[in-house]
Amino acid sequence: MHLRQLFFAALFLISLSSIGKNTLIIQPTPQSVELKSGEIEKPAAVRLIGKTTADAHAVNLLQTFFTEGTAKKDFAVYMGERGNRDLRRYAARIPARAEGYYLAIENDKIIIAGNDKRGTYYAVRTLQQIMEQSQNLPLLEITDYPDVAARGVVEGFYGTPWSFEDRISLLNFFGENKLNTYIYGPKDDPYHGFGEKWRVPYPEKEAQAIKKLLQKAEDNHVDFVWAIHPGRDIKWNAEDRDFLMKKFESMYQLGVRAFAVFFDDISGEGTNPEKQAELLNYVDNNFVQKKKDVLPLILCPTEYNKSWSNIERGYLPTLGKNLNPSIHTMWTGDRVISDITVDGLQWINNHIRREAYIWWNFPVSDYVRDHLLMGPAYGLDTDAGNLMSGFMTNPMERAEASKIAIYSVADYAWNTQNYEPMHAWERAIKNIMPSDADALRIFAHHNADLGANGHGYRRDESWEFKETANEYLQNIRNNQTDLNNTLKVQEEFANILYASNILMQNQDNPALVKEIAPWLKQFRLLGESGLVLLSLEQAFANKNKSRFDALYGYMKQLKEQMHEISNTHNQNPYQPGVKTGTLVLEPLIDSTLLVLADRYAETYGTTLPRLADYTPHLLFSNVEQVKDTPVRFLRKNITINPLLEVVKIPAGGYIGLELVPAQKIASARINTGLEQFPAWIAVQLSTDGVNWTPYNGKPNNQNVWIGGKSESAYRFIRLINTSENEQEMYLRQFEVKVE
Ligand code: LOG
Repeated sequence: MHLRQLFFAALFLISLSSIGKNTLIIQPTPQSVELKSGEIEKPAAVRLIGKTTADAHAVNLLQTFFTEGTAKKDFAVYMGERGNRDLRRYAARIPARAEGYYLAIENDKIIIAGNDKRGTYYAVRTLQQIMEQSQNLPLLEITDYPDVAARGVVEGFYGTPWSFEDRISLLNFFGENKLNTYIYGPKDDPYHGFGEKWRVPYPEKEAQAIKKLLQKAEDNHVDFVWAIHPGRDIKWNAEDRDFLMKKFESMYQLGVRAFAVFFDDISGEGTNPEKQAELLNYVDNNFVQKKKDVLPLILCPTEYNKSWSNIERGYLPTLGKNLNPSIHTMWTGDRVISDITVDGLQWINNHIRREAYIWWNFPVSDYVRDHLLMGPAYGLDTDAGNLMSGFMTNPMERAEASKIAIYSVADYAWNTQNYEPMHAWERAIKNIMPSDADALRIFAHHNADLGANGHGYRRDESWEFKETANEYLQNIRNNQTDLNNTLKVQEEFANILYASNILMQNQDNPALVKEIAPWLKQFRLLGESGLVLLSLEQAFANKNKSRFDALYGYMKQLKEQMHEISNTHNQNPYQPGVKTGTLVLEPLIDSTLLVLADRYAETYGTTLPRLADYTPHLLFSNVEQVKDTPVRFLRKNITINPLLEVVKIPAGGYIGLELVPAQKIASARINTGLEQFPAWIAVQLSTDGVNWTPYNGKPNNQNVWIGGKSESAYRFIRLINTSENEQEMYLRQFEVKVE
């Protein structure tokens, strides 16, 4: 039976590979490709007709893969934009769409005709891809254009901003994938200004780096949008307005020609929609319109998703009514992290009276920093193309690992109707790591979900292995064995070892390998644990106690090593650690271990040390916005996962922990991210969750509230809004140390 399966599998592979030879992969998927019969040899030298008037970047790019000649016999390449003399004969075939192009490979010539300069450049990008894939050039005609006008990336996450090298690598990647926009707005760049330094120009060194990025962006036909974030402390007066104008002028002097103003994740005075619109209109009238070579402004509003908007209060309608029509308005969807749907877009477009400019919060991982999100980019409505003015992905702070999603988004925004998430994912992996794509695929397949998180956003993971894993666990629970199933499990864990070892040595993309190195180590240990697990099961079935004991000790060591990696790598203050395979692989191992340990105890009368991770403590809150927030437990510290955005806490609203079981508290730390620890907060303890006593403590000079040792054991600790109004705070830290 096995042989038979192998035989069919082999047949299937053969047929796949022969299809593969004839299938051209053009990224992003073009609107129309007409393959003709026949092909031509790659020309040894080409005559570039139209070279002096065609887009210079397109010409430069073409010269990287074609040798230029001047002899009559040299192959003719006609290139240029609509309206160029040499292309007059093809004018009718050029799509009348921004950034569109017509590309034809004929027996005796190639025609590269853009609707505009960027169109010509994109035609050359397509031709470059065809050159790289084919021995000979297929005769063909391509008519192509993007569905969404602005396509790209917003560097908009919290955490370490991308390095200069990351950004250079990405800008090249944007060009290759026909992405035309890069919005610069990392929360943790103080000069971008989330609460700091937005009024101050960049120091010389940073300014020079930005200049180089601008050049790189231009070479790749990418609009570099520089964003400012003034809302945390802006005063609505002429002085602050002029600070902002001056900052923009300094960026203009560096070469920036596109600007954005962000007002997300703020509270207080800065959130006023009239004032925001007034400021944006002022900048539009007195800066953008005056300069003449600056692109339309982009605004990120404070109510940037449906779940946070309150139409009666009038925030969004005010922006819709007051903002100059040319100003784009960003939008993350129905929630902070959200699918993008036709209904959702119609709703917001109606309120802001323009097409939303999407800020898609995937694969950003700043609220689940211990995970990598390398799965397919799905949840994007294929009918939404004409309802948005832009589509930006907000990625992970790990730039290379984000390329799988960026590649996919490039495909979606270009040709929304034909977007297939799985197909894009497969192609992205091959593009990013051509020589070890199979290994990267195994890794990405098991590193896609986010784990429990406050936004409640989850992704499928290990989808090709899930059923096998479930069967395995069922069999274990029912005390049955199925050799075929066990072999499949074994093969998957062997694949995991293979993939991690191969990836650790990969040379295609050293930057990616470096970024994911801690996860690769963790992944390898997980694979090893899986194989040990199967041997443990065997030892138990064979009643070989001494072997079981030895293997259980080995498993314990592996668990300790994984714990060690999680406590030494990626030690950010939010979600420190390194997690991998958390949706299917890790639970499979841990659940099986539990079953085996129980059975062992029954059979041999000895209890084994518990190896699975488990947090007994619970979140204790009546505030809707925080109720899904995970609780972490490390040694003696119990922490509520910090939240990045503003928490609105109603009168009587509380946020805290239930300690299971009740225990003595050694100390506690609460950071509200506010300049003063507010008087409306009381911190309280309880044994039953009903009767509360004050917990003694006070803010230190950084306004972190510090609580001391408790006299007796408590089960509940909370902060509560004792005022009569809704209040706003950040939940930067809520940490309890137990004795
Ligand atoms: C922030 C963003 C952050 C993301 C995910 C927007 C408009 N702003 O909740 O900087 O990366 O969510 O945590 C955000 O999405 N706030």
